[in-house]
Parts: sequence; C-alpha cells; structure tokens
Amino acid sequence: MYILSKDNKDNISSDSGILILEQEPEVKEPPSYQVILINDDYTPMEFVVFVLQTVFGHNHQKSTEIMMQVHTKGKGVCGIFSKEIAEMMSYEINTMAKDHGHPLLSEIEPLKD
Ligand code: TYC
Repeated sequence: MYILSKDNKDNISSDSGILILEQEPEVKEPPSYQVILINDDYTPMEFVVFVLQTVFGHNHQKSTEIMMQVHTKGKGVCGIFSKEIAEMMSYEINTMAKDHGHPLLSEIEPLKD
C-alpha cells in the first residue's frame, strides 16, 4: 500500500495541487503455485509416468522419481508455475486421467514466500 498526500507547509505550497508520493509502491511478484499430484491405489504407475512426461516434459527418470515420491509419501510436487499455468497443467492431468478411466488427481497450492 502507498499513500498519496497533498502538499503541506513542510514541503511545497499547499495550493500547488502537487501530490507527493510518500512511500514507494511495493512491487510484488505474483504468487507461484505448485502442481501437486495425489496418490491413489488404482492408477497404474506407468500411466502416471506417461502423464508427467506428457504434461510437464519431464524425462522418464524424473517422472519416475516424482511418481515414486507420490506413491510412497501420498503427495508430490510436479512443478511450480504462475497460477494460470498451474491451473492448466492440473486440468490437463485430471482430464487425461478421466479420459483413460483412472482416478488420478492433481491440485494446485500457492507457494508460501
Ligand atoms: N499408487 C499407485 C499404484 O500403486 C501408483 C500411483 C502413483 C498412483 C502416483 C497415483 O499420483 C499417483 N499403482
């Protein structure tokens, strides 16, 4: 937040109509979002690896690592993006899974800074 104030006798003439910027506006980066993959008991491991390669462009080894992280820990991060891109990625995963009859699900979560 920043404040615009009219001149007073401590600075320029009060009738000048000039607005003084007392504080610099904060320039904040928009928040980043994590795409989180959620484990389930039914989606085949190979399909999860295939989805990670297709949607994120991760290679086979990286995709297998993420899949195993999700499989063993219950959840895992697939990537970090702007909100709009993260939403698209998550939608793509969930749609691919649905189209293939698998319960695989992803969600997005804001990254704390
Ligand atoms: N747990 C699944 C299995 O044993 C594999 C799996 C991994 C499913 C990651 C979903 O996000 C997932 N076939």
